[in-house]
Amino acid sequence: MADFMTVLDQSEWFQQGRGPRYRQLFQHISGLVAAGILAPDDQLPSERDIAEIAQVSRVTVRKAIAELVLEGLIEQRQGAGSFVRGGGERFEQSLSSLVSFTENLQARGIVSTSEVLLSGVFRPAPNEAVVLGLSSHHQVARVHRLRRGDGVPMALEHSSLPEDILPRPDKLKTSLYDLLRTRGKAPTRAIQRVTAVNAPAPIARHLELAEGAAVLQIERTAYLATGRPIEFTSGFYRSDIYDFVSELRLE
Ligand code: 16G
Repeated sequence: MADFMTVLDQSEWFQQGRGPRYRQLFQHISGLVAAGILAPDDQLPSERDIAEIAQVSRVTVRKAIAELVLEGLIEQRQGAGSFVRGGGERFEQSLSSLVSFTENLQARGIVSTSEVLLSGVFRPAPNEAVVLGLSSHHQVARVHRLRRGDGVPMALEHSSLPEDILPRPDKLKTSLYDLLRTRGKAPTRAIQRVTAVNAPAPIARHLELAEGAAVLQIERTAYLATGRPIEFTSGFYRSDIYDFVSELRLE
């Protein structure tokens, strides 16, 4: 554990004319994490203690900590204080093979669970109708799920499928792709779009992140071998856990 009296002493991090104090304190603590001087799961002193050691106001400390939380370097645990984040491994997911969330975690010996937040059959929204090739007399099955790995929230996925592909979305308890496989309707190809976004409050809450934290939004459209689109999933993945990796080959 770092000697906070030394590493947070103002002489270690503050230089006149190099920007606001909270920013310099934030940069200094980020550097301590990057250098491993502060290790995953290390607890930071209380806001009051940091203010005293670093000889700054509590407002300055609060602002620096808020930035560290936003950057995903520090997490605030209810009633316990602030801790260095990243004790868990980063999670690599291939962008070039079509695997399900469950399979991906299983391959790493991680237990996956799904919390269904919404499921039902609806009239398609315009974007669902376009992507899935549905007309207004068709219905769409929707499932919103919070996906956890070993109990840690990792992704929030909103999936839409034509009703004939998933007539009973309420029956989906574990793996969507396993269920589709048993019906002979599993996708064989998919196209994904990856975008970096700042998590809006409701998504951040589910993923246990600060509002505005960086997350990856991935939209997947998956197809049957016949070329029919049968899944449109928009998912938010924690960027502090996930690395999406693609293999590139010379044509
Ligand atoms: C992955 C897919 C998602 C699919 C889900 C099925 C990405 C970015 N997304 O999370 O589109 O619906 O797997 O997983 O990889 P399941 O079979 O475990 O429900």
